[in-house]
Order: sequence, then C-alpha cells, then structure tokens
Amino acid sequence: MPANLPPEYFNAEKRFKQAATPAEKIIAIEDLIATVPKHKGTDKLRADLRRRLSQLREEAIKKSKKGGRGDLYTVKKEGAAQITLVGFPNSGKSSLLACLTNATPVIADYPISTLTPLPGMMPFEDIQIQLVDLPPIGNESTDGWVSGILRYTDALLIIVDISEDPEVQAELLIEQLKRWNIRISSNPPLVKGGKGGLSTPNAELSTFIGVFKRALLVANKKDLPISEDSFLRLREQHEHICPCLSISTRKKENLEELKRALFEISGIIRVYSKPPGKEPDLSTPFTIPSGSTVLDLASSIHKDFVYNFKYARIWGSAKFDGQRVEKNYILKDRDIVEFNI
Ligand SMILES: Nc1nc2c(ncn2[C@@H]2O[C@H](COP(=O)(O)OP(=O)(O)OP(=O)(O)O)[C@@H](O)[C@H]2O)c(=O)[nH]1
Ligand SMILES: [Mg+2]
Repeated sequence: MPANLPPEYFNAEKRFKQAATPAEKIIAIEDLIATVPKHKGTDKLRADLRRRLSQLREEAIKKSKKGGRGDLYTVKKEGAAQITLVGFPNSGKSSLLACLTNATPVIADYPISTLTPLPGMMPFEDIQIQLVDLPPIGNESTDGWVSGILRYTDALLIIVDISEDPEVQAELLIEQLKRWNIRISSNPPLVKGGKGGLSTPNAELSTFIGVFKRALLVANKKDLPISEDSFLRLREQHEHICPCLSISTRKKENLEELKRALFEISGIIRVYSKPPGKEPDLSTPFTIPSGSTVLDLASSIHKDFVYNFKYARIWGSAKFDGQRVEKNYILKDRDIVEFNI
C-alpha cells in the first residue's frame, strides 16, 4: 500500500535534516511522526521513526549524564518570567502553547504526544513571558525530569479538560505536585535574589522542605457540551489557593483574560525609570519581583544607586503624582520611579 505522505511530512523532514542539537532533532522527529497519516501503508515508516526517536532520546540522556545537566531536560529562562504547563494527557497544553506563543508544538488526539520540553514566548503588553509545554504528568519515563523543571519554574499553569471530571484531575495534579514537594500558594514567600521561594510561610509548615509556587487553574475545552456548574464547582474548590479560568483553545475563548491572569501569577511587576526633570522612559520596563521596594529596584539597576540614594519620587501607586517616598516603599505594577541621588 502506498504511504501517500502529505506535504507537511516533507516540510517536517526538511526541519529534521537541518536540526543541529539533540533537542532540536527530537522536537523535529516528534513533528515528523505527527504528520504521518495512520494506515497500513505507513506502519513501517511510523515504527522506524519511533525507533529513531527513542534512540535520540537515549543518546541525549547519556550525554546529559556525562556532562552534568544537559540541554534537553532543562529550559533556560527567557523574558520577564517562566510559567510551565502542567496537566494530564490530551488536556490541551500544546494547543494552548500554540495559541499564545510563536512555538509550533505537536498537537494530537493520542495521549503523550509531547515528549520533550518546548518553550515559547507570550507577548503581554510591553513584556514577554516564557511558557513551557511539557509531557503530561503521570508518564513514568518523563516524570523525573518534569518534576525538576517544575521546581525551578516561576509559576504553574495547571490545565484540566473540563469535559472529563475536571475536579478529579485538579485534585490528582495537586496531590502529585505535593508528592514532589511543590505546593500551590496564592502568596508564596518572597525570596531575595530569586523567585518561587524555599522558605516557609508559617510555623505550621516549618518542617516542610520544598517550594511554593503561584498557579493558575485553567479548565480547557469549554466549547464541548458540559454541565453548567462544572466550572463553578471547580472554582469553588480551588479559588482559595489559585485563580481559576475556563477557556477554549479551539474557539479562542477567554485567551485575553488568560494572558492577564498569567501575568498576575508571574510574581513580577513592571516599573519605569525617570531621570529628575525629564520624561520617563516608558519603552522598556524593569521587571522585578512583586513586593520589591524602591531600594530593591535601585540595587537591581546599579550598586551606585544604593550608596548614593537620597529619596525617590513615584508616579502611579503613590497618593499623588511625584510623591516623595523612602527606600522601603513597596512598588506596584506600572509605577514610574525617579531616583534622586
Ligand atoms: N474541543 C476541544 N478540543 C481541544 C481543545 N484544545 C485542545 N483540544 C484537542 O485535544 C487534543 C489534545 O490536545 P493537545 O494540545 O495535544 O494536548 P496535550 O495536553 O498537549 O497532550 P499531551 O502532549 O499528550 O499531554 C487534540 O485533539 C486537540 O485538538 C479545545 O479547546 N476544545
Ligand atoms: Mg502536548
């Protein structure tokens, strides 16, 4: 039987031949597999490609063991914050990454179609937030390094399929995160010099060694026929630890709300600097952890600012424009700060 391969196959094959790093090769071969139609005529081709994929993955694992942390199972942070997608197979993680970023993940109706991490940049107003798509939770061969990525990311986007017991999915995901010592908190402790802290928010948890992460719980596929109150029940159960939103990647519903909600859980704020007597520079914001003070901002710009700092004036969150504030003043998103030294 002829294979009858579609044009996308040949495009993906070209990308595979051009791929330089093991990670690129793996991603390209995943793309290639997704383009092959499933019928008798392609059985051999699909089996060959799968074999090649598993060889590449083994080689990559060996290489990463030899040289410490390899480039395959870590994701270099880029942009203002990194938010990682967490969910069971087929919940729509890759579809969401494709909707919100320039990345081109494999999207498929068979489970575990994503096998390696794939980042993409999501523009939000004047900043970029990095989203990372991962294989699903509960997949034995990837859970080890997946949990490693989740520990170091800035925040989590937990995604459930609203048409399939969303409450159970959310509970199981949160339970699994707990087993990895990752707890969801709407207000994780601020750790200077790094986000997503290791310290504990109260005495009751003082024996807990792990990390606290902000999260957003997203119920996807709201375009499917579902009972009216399923999202309300989900939200009622979880809104005390994280905001909840229902979306459809297929119908592109609630995606603008989702982008704002992602910014809000990213744990960062944007501030703009203004030289005394001049107009503020609104083109490039400084992005700093929420809860940062004027002094934190000064030290992230230049150490001389800290030594010579006299006072700052604030436009935005202050009671009135240009209000003079001390160094321990807590900044808010979109504040304009004028340093006086
Ligand atoms: N009806 C509907 N289907 C969706 C929606 N989003 C994704 N899908 C479908 O759900 C299936 C799985 O989508 P993926 O984006 O590959 O899911 P995933 O979570 O990345 O899956 P894994 O990588 O296997 O974990 C595909 O057939 C998608 O077309 C949606 O909003 N509505
Ligand atoms: Mg996927």
